[in-house]
Amino acid sequence: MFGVFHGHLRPVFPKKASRPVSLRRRAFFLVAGLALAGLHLHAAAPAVKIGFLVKQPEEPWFQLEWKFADQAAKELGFTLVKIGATDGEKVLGAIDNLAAGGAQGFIICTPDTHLGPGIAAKARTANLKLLSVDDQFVGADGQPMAKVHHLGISAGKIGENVGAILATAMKQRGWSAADTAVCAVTFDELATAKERTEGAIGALTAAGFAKDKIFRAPQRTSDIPGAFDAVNVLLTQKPAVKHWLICGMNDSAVLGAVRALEGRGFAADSSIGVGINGTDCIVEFEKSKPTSFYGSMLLSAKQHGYQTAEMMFKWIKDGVEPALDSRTIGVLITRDTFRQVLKEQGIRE
Ligand code: FCA
Repeated sequence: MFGVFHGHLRPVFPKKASRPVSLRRRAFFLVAGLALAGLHLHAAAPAVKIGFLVKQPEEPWFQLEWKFADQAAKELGFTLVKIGATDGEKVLGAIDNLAAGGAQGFIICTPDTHLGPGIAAKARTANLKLLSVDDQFVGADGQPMAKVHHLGISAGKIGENVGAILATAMKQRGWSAADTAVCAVTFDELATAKERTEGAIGALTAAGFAKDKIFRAPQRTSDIPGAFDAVNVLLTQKPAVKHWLICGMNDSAVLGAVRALEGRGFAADSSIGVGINGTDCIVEFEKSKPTSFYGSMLLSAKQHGYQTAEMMFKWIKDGVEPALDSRTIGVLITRDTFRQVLKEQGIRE
C-alpha cells in the first residue's frame, strides 16, 4: 500500500527540491493531511436526525406518513425518529428526548392544536427546527400560527369535493329531497376538520340541498367509536329519514357513521358515505359486498410524509427554509378505482 502512495506522490516532489524528502516524512504529511481532511468533513456534516411525531399512531394515515418519511430517510441519508405523541405530556417529553439525542428538527401532527404556542417555544429553546403537518397550530388569539412552517391539506376545497360527489350520487339514485338527509360527522374543535365538513355542507347546499335537512353529529373523539356514538344519537332523533348522505373529517368519521347506520338497517342501497384520507378505508373497499362507504378523497401521504421530511432535511443540512404554508389536494377513489390509483401513487404494489 505504501508503495502505491509512494508512486502517486512522486511528481509532487520535483527534482528541484534541494534536499530529498525522506519516505518517513512523506508518509507523516500524508497521514496528517488525511486526518485533517477527515476532521474537516466531520465538522461540516454532522449526522442529521429528525423527529416525526404523530397524534394517532394507530391510524393508517399516520402509518403511511411514517412509511414515506422512512423512505426519505433512507434515500437522503438521515436518521428518522418516529414518536407516537398522543397527548401534550408525551409531546413535551419527546421534544426533550430529541434535543438530548442530538436531533436538529422535528415534524409534528399535534394531538391538540392549542398546544401550538408551547410546542413552538420549547422547540425554540431546544434549538430544534419545527414543521407542523396536517393540523395547523392555533395561537393564544385563536388564530392559526402563520409563522410556524406548515404543510396541510386544502381542507375547504376537499370538503367541497365530498359534498359535490354526494349530491351527484343522490341524483343518480333518484332519491327524493323529501326523504333524504345529510349526516355530517363534525369535530369542530379542530380547524381542518371544521373546514372539511363545512366545505361539504356548502357544496350540498349550493347543489340545492335544503339546509333544514342537514344534521350535524359532533364526535367527542376523532376516531371510529367517536363517530359511531355521535351518529347513533342522531339516528335515534331522526327515525323518519329514508336515505342518508354522510360526510365527516376523515375516513374514520364516515366509517363510524356507516357502522351506526348498519345497526339501524341502512346499507349500500339506502345511504352513501364519502370519506377523506383514502388510506383508512381499504379494508372496507376490499369487503366482498359493497357497503354504504362509497368513496374517499385520497390525500397524498407521500407529500405529507416524504416531502415534509425532505423539507426538514434540506433546512437543517443546506439552510433552505421551506415555504411557510403548503397545501395538498385529494382525488376520489371508490371500490372500483382504488386499486389502480393506489398503485399509481406508490402506496400499494
Ligand atoms: C388530520 C386527520 C387525519 C388526516 C390528516 C390529513 O390530522 O386527523 O386523519 O386527515 O388531518
